[in-house]
Amino acid sequence: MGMLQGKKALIIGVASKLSIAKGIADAFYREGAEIALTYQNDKLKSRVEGFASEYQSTLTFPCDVASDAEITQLFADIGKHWDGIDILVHSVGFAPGSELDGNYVDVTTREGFRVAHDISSYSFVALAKGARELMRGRNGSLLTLTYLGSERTMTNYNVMGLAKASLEANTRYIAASLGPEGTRANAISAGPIRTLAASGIKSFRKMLSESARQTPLRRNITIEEVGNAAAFLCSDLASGITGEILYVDGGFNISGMAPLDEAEE
Ligand code: NAD
Ligand code: 0WE
Repeated sequence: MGMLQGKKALIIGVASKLSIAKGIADAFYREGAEIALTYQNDKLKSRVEGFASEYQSTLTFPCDVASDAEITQLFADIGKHWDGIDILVHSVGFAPGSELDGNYVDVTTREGFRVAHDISSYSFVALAKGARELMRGRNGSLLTLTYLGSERTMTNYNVMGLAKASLEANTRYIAASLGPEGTRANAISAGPIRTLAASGIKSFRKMLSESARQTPLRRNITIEEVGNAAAFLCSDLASGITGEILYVDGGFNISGMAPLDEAEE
């Protein structure tokens, strides 16, 4: 039996077959979960419907997380199909492109800061609020995706680093808030992966190869590996884990001084 057999999972953030949320949905489906997906806008609707059909699902809903009305409508619509939700995955992050290219103090603006924190952090508690009654008393699980740029400076990650720091604190506060009703909240801190969100980033290829070189496993991680960790965290096997950040990064975050070059190995 799959480790998510019979669980109902709402996954937010599938935009392409490369999306981390796609790796998570694949793993959840393999482990026996029922899947519902959302799409940010009409441009993504038919693609996301196609992904849902891979999971034998017709449950797809629009949701731009910048909109309270769309979040409210989402849970009203889900309530018409499901008696509850066991798992909610938040795999959404955004800052205006101009914030992610250049010296932090030079490029950071009030509006860019606001948007980054609204879309990348506030939306997690907004969704937790919206899903609360559907998740209550089911030993449900909330999951979000973060990045080490929350704790260490990473060139060009800039205001997204602050938004991820906020998202991680958000995870802990949601865990404390919803723990008494049986709902857990955790985050996965993933290593860099080439996705749509990453394709807009200058020199991302160089970053990927340098990151692999400095990682204990000497390679980058995959969306399948994030999916497997997500399946664990959202399963009853992780019933004692909440408010936690789990690193799925090949060990990059524990590394001090990496080898200077391959000759030193
Ligand atoms: P992606 O582009 O495939 O996914 C980002 C998703 O965010 C898309 O589905 C997009 O539609 C959604 N989104 C953006 N603004 C939205 C809005 N206003 N309303 C609703 N949805 C919105 O890229 P990804 O790399 O899979 O990103 C998923 C998450 O993983 C993000 O939180 C990202 O920060 C995090 N992450 C990514 C990496 C990486 O290297 N790719 C590493 C660690 C963490
Ligand atoms: O969280 C992310 C990416 C988030 C992201 C990406 C974009 C590109 C397009 C947020 N907003 C936008 N806005 C756009 O207009 N990652 C963890 C991937 C990522 O992004 C980086 C990284 C890594 C890793 C940016 C700079 C340096 C490293």
